Amino acid sequence: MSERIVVAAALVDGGRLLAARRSAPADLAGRWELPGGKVEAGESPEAALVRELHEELGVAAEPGERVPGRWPLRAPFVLHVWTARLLPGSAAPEPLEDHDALRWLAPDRIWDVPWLDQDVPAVERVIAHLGLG
Ligand code: DCM
Repeated sequence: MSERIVVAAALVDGGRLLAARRSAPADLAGRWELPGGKVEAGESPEAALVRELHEELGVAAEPGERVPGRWPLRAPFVLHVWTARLLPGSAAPEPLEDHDALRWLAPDRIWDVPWLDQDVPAVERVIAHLGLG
């Protein structure tokens, strides 16, 4: 089966990173992730990121650049991460679907939440890439 990309956002505002707590499915519920979702057929990763952040968090966001790396999820999915920022005038993020809590994490708080196992190496790369912490 060919690989399918899940894009997730390193959404940073005022030097803090947004983390989202999953409410579903049951095996992922309660763990924290970089918000995002599956890239649909014919969709660019950047467009998917903007769409997912709007659907899941109600925000207007702008993708920045890809954070180097790729992290395997349950086959055939592979996680890619992009930096992102809220556009001026965007609503504040709210957990509209898939999540039941959000936190803006200052660099010294990033490891306070139990990230999904597969997101841990991606978050480490985000911290290095953005020079957080
Ligand atoms: N996923 C993940 N880490 C992320 C974002 C998503 O492991 N930062 C996984 C959870 C789902 C799949 O990717 O199995 C698709 O995500 P969603 O259900 O949000 O579309």
